[in-house]
Amino acid sequence: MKTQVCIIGGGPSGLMLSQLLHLKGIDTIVLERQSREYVLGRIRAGVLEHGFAELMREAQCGERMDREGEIHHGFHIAHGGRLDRIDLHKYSGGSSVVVYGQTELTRDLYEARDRMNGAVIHNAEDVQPHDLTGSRPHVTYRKGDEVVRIDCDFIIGADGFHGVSRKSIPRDVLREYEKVYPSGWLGLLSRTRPVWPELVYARHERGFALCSLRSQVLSRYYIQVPLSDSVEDWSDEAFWAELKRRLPAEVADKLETGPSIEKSIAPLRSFVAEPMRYGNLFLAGDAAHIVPPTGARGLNSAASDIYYLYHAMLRHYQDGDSTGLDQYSEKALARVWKAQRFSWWMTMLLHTFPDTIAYDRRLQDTELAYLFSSEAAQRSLAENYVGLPF
Ligand code: RFL
Ligand code: PHB
Repeated sequence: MKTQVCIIGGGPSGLMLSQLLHLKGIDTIVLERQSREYVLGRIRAGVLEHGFAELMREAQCGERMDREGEIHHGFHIAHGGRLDRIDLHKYSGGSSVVVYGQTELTRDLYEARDRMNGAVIHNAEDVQPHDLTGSRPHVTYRKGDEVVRIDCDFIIGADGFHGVSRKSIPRDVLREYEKVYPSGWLGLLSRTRPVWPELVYARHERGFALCSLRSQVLSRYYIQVPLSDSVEDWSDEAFWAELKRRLPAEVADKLETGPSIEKSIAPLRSFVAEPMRYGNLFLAGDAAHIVPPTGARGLNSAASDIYYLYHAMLRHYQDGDSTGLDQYSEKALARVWKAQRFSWWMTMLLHTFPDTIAYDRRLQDTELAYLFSSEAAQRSLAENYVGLPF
């Protein structure tokens, strides 16, 4: 087989790039290891920054998001029995975020690819990129007993943190920066009314908690748990009781509980791989960097990678100008590191870890007191949360 751009990974990053390039007449093939049902069964992001929503519209996939997604102009931080609000709209120059689940936007991207007869190959096993620095870049994969080869101009590694793409860059070229936090988030999805109209991030000495939502009938809650815990350790009843303990009374009293539809634990990790380009291989999204979910930056960092890559590919194919491709890694990493900084800051502000000492707690108290006494500090938080410009 032959294509211009072979994309490894059919998550939001890979599908979005495929769709954008297709609309400009550039041919792609997407190789996804899992089935579509599996990909759509993963419950992940819920908050999209303005720039991501714009990209969905440019990809002609924004219609349902604009109809069903909720625009949020602010969110809350619960701390020390108080519930303070960050006014995103006021402090970000009129911007906002869209509450729309990753599951739904992935479904929209798959539907768009189907509508345009896009090639998305599921259950592709043993995917392997080859000849990254040579003149014949290609990707092989196995389907049953058959090994298939795809020749291409470029290979995009959009295969998430555990993918094969990053691992195919030689060890002496790749630099990895990592910080692992000694906790995870246990998430629960339930068909209940959201407890609060906007998101509530809660700092509590028993651990962090987050009240989020997918719609007015679907809620998503998280509690910080030790890394040693597993989902089986937490009955729904135990989850609701612990969540309530970590919320201020005015919120806890309104909490509607119900059976879980999904429960899963996500570890908290910060990670960046540099460079994001090696020969004809370009990394994008979680394949190159991940953040703890506290600042809702993960998917949104992927969006800027895709934006830069899309425009660089257009210049290459339309004008024969490869400057954008040559600058991709440096440009993408500059924004990636800002999202890393913000996610780290919000994580350290709101979590109590086993190694958090009394001094750290007093600094957290002070940081929160400063935040809500300073318009400049709230502006800084707001501009990062709605997303720095691409
Ligand atoms: P994905 O979604 O991991 O997709 C990669 C795809 O590649 C496939 N794959 C392979 N395919 C072929 N061959 C191989 N060898 C392969 N290896 C892997 C995988 O099956 C998969 O389908 O990466 P992508 O597309 O870069 O998207 C990144 C986002 O998924 C991620 O950043 C966000 O979910 C992070 N995140 C959040 N981000 C936000 O911006 N806002 C949020 O509110 C938010 N909340 C979250 C989150 C992540 C969470 N978890 C579970 C880590 C909440 C949570 C709990
Ligand atoms: C979510 O709804 O899943 C969500 C929202 C905000 C975050 C992280 C996750 O910061």
